[in-house]
Amino acid sequence: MLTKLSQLRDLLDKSHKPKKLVLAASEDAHSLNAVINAAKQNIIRPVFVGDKEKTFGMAEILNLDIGKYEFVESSHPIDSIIISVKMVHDGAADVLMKGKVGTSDMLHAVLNKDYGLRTGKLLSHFAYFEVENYHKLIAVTDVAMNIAPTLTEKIQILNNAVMVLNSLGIAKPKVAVLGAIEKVNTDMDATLDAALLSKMNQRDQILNCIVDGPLAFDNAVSLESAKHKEIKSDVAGDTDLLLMPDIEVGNVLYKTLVFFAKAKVASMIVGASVPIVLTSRSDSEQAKFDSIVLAAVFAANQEKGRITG
Ligand code: COD
Repeated sequence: MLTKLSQLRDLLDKSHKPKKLVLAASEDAHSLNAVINAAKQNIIRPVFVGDKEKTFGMAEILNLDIGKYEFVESSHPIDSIIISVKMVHDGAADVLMKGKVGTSDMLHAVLNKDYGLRTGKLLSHFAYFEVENYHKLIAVTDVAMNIAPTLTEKIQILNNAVMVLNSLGIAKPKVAVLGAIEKVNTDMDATLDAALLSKMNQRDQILNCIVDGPLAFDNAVSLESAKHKEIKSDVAGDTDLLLMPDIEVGNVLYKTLVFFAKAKVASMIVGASVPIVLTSRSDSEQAKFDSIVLAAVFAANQEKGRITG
């Protein structure tokens, strides 16, 4: 059972060949620190794309030896994104990471029909949290990409996240589909979708996980709360994955966990041809580092064919 994000590092084979990570718009201090730290630990091999003067200036202030790594000069962040995405598209890099650019600009380039990283699957955001008062790591999806997913999109978001958890060794993750309440209310769409997803799981239309919902947040993460409400559930209190009704709820939960609960987080976009590290600018250097490790583990498993779905 994974209880700490630091355990992710151990999932990389000792003999692994570090994947090449391209940092788009490298003029970002936290990202530079995290990427070089990961390079020093042989987790990835970096290539930086960005404003050379700003990036090298920052590296000097941070006392980072960036000179020994590959650098592609680009004077505008949008150009940096396009160059970086094309590098991945052309097979010259294995992991993409967002530096000092907007999330939406980055996602538009990733979704570009000509040079983007689409695979025909829905792309979605996967966040993995280490919360002090929960007994294991807990995943949350989708807090950053799909704005108001339909039921069909929720199935794909759920499958993407389950694929990640399976690849991390969790054979049958327990999935709580969240609503405001744990009973179906025909006026609350999230509860209807949750009930349908649970039934689809029971009928083997959603595989490799145990889905229950609707569950309110308290029942999902606390067995005591579930018992108090006399809820019978194989998931309640032992959830591996929280499926969010929409981006607003997901994003607020993400930031609440980080800012109020001081949770640690690693995150990435999945469903594209490679994992994409897309931490927000307010995320800590530690979050960026842990996200790089998560993406490196996922990319390594992808290569070994350990990823199904
Ligand atoms: N996966 C695969 N293809 C997609 C996805 C997806 N998740 N989303 C859109 N597409 C494809 C569509 O099929 C279409 O072909 C093309 O991309 C454009 O689709 P639109 O017009 O629906 O989408 P856009 O271009 O307006 O926006 C896509 C974004 C991902 C940019 C948009 O959904 C978005 O802004 N998401 C929120 C990002 C954000 O601000 N996150 C910050 C939270 S911290």
